[in-house]
Amino acid sequence: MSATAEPVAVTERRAEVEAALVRFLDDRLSGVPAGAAAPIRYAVLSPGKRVRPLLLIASYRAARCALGRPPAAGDAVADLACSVELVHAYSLVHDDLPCMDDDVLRRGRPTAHVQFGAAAALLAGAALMPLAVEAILCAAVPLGLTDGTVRRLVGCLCAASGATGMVGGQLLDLEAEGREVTAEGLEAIHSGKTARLIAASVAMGGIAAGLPPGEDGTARLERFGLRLGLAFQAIDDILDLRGDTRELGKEQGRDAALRKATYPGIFGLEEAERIGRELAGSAERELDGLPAAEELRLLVRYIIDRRH
Ligand code: GRG
Repeated sequence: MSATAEPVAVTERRAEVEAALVRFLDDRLSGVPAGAAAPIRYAVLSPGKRVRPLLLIASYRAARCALGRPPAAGDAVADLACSVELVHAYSLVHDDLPCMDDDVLRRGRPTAHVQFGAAAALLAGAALMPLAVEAILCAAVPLGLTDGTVRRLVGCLCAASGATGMVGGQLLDLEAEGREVTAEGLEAIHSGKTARLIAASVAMGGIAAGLPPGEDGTARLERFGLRLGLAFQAIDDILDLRGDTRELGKEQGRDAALRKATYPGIFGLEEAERIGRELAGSAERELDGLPAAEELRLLVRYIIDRRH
């Protein structure tokens, strides 16, 4: 893997996401007591890469172009994209808790439970899931979405986040600690824990743009997102093994310490790198023939080349 500077387009688009997150939290948390609002703001506004909302926005723009329609004016799609980042922020807060991975450093800062205590962190995480649904509802009118489209968006996000997705993957991940895991078992863990939410982010961009379900609509985007999500996790596993704590913003070597099932753990470092590249390549092939997919392709490269 070669490290390259972050593309300006990614930096600029991330600034739009940051502004949307601040706007959304200012709006929804006004009147919420400071003790409840502070850990929520801390968890969401700490410096993350914002990969999932960036994918949603890029997918929306590509799908609008494919449909021959201009993207919605203003920041409406960035407002929708907050929904996937809010779910992601919840998953990080809960993943770090003492009863899960018991981590103390996240995004270069003390984890939410270290900063605010386990009870406050648990509650902040729980508050983020309904806030994610509210982000979809708030964006519906500015994006001109029908009730049916809103139902598809909520359904897609919930299926990817709950027992059939992220929570289910997390359970498999915890059960696999210290055990022998097959390649199929690893794929099931990483699909649920990581790839499903990434795929949902891409699919939601397509849904909001007006693509129908199925092969003539969002199916190709979902396949792209699932493969990219697995590639994302392969790189995450590799960085945990050979990155450094300061650059990662989280403690290096935690997967090994917790005896987690990982790509390098099962296949070795070199083969894990090859698998990551292969997954990213097969994800990109799903974009062939889709006009205006440059932003999605740029994000694939960003994900593969990242250092944290
Ligand atoms: C409470 C039962 C229950 C479950 C909660 C904790 C949980 C569900 C799921 C964990 C999912 C998880 C944390 C997966 C790891 C995914 C991953 C690679 C996270 C790191 O994502 P980045 O690199 O982080 O995008 P930043 O900080 O950039 O946002």
